Amino acid sequence: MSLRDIADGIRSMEIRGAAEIARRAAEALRQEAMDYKGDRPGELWDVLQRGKEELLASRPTAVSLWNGVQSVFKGTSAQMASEELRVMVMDNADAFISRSRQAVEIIGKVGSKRIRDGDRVLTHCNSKAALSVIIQAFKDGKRVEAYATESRPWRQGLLTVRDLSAAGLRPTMVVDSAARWLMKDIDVVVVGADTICSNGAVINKIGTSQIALAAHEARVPFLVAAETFKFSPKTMYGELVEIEERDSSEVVRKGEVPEGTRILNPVFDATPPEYIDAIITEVGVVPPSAAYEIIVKELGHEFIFDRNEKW
Ligand code: RUB
Repeated sequence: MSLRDIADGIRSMEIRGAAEIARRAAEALRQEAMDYKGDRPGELWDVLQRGKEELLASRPTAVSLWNGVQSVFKGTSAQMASEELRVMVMDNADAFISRSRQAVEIIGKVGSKRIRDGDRVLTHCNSKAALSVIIQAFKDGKRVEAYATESRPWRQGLLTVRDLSAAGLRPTMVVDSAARWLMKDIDVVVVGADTICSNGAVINKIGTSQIALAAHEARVPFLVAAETFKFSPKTMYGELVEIEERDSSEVVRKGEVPEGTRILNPVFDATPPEYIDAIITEVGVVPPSAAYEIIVKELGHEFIFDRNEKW
């Protein structure tokens, strides 16, 4: 697949899920570097920068995409000879892809310990990190009852029940609006993340914050499974996370509602840190208040401000 095809695939959600879009973006840049045949100084750099901009413009919310692309460019510069740049970009992309796959496995192993035998576990949307926790607990021999929300409008819940069934579980699916009703029968909630802000707030599929609220009310632990590259250095710089809004045609078909009706289709929401009991990462289980430390230690964004600069 060309870089353009991958960017289009991310935009149309043929390629979806925060970790997967990051890996595919890294793969696209790797391919671009590999296919480059010229040797004009600066040319490959320009090609890759254009590719990077195109990929970053494909979906705005998941910081994994930004972190993934940044890690592909780690240690590179516009002045590098094209061969050196080519090799470095390819190596960085490979390292990111394999580290990110490994992270999902580790998250499963670590998170599984938070699931007890007989637990009824609710998840939302289709998060490979959250599923890794639930499936690993099942593989560890625990009797796990898995519940999935439908996750309108894209119905990622269908993918989730397929993933769970393929792993040998017998999942139950509910419509999104049943989450609070269901909470009385749930022992723990595990969801994924698209972005985790420096204050520990989690941005994930629309509806996540409602589920967190219902879990909080019912005193059901609410866990987030997320690789460290879901944490956002950009929020440390004060940037707000852009919540993607998609076309209304994903919610209603033409002619279904009266002319002039406004249909909103926000696809992510923010769950405040107060509603999150723990975040399960590949470097351990941390409270949401550790987000700043993760960004500094794992993503290397320590000296973000020039302390001598006047503000
Ligand atoms: C997917 C979604 C997932 C996170 C985490 O939204 O919100 O919970 O991306 O997924 P969409 P993962 O379907 O709109 O991309 O753990 O697989 O990275």
